[in-house]
Amino acid sequence: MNFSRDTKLDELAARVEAGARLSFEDGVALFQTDDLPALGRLADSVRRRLHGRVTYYNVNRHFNPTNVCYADCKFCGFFRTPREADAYTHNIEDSLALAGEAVREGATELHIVGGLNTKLPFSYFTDLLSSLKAAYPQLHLKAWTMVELDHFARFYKMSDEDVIEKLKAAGMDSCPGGGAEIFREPTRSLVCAHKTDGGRWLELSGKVHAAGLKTNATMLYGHIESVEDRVDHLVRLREQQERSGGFQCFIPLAFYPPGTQLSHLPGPTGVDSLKTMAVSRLMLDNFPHIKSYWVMLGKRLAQVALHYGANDLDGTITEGGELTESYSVEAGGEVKMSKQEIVALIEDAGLEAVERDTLYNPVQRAVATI
Ligand code: V47
Repeated sequence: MNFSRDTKLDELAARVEAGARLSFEDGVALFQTDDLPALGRLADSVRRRLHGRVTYYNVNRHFNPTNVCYADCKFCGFFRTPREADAYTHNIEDSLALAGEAVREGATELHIVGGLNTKLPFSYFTDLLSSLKAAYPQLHLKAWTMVELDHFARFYKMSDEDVIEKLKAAGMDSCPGGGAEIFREPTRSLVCAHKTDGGRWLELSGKVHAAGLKTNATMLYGHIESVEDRVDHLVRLREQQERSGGFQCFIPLAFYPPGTQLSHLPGPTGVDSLKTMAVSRLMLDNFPHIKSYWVMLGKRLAQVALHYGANDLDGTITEGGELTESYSVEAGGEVKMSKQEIVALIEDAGLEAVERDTLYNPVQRAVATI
């Protein structure tokens, strides 16, 4: 088939159509094509085979109980040291108030991540979850990344299994995909030397899956990493998914430099972001969902990415979140997107908007809440 003006892409397209798995070298070749529309069409063909025109969105809220963190990641503009004037840790009362507001606005999910804060006892985290669950049993608590679980196990001297079971018993329903960054060394150590390494991030995902919970996975791109680093990351995620099977969704996160120790870097271009979305869809053949995260991509590019392999536009409520203030400019000067606006973006792309819960079940609402 003469699929594109890139013969290598034609060859890969034939393999994708036949259902073959792409190799590391294939992934690098996909990134090297300059035929962006053909790459997009190929990723879109896989997305349509899996989901047709259905495009998911959810109504959620991000909540960061503390911004105190010792990890000192070069790409992060969020963390504070304990002595800084704007360092904070929310108490349970404030956390319940925020969750209550989210529930009244129709949120089905609270996305909870924070810093690695050594001033808190482990009971702070379990009490937070159990109080939220008692007050709002209908709210799905997507809480703590593999980096936080690793910190809990090491700092509080508990086994991984014990950490996961205690958090699960307290109300943790699933885990978000943050902290994956770029697995491959030496890049990982150059941008986040004090953080859980790639192998351990993957190992903990497997343990959470073994405990019966779903998780997500991310990749931070557009900083100092190479194309080979990105493809290695995708291959390692795909291998972990073969082993443990609990990843629901992959989210490529476009690096936003302002306010970080890498603020001299330009961040990814629009073309690079669309290529990354498409290659992710093509390489991660065992991941059901690929998310276009508008907070990082901006609303317009996030909408276009729905034709480059993404089948999920996240999310409607992000105010109060970790990255929303610093990303608001990139995201079009806004930190919130209404349900009407997100549905309109999806429909304008010629796709069908379906509200989902965290586990990708369609949400039926008797009365529109937002
Ligand atoms: O782990 C940090 C990234 C992640 C920057 O699971 C940055 O559904 C861009 O993981 N520029 C946290 N990105 C966010 C995250 C996430 C977001 C949405 C949905 C889900 C999900 C997960 O944000 C961090 C890091 O990779 N990040 N700093 C930055 N300057």
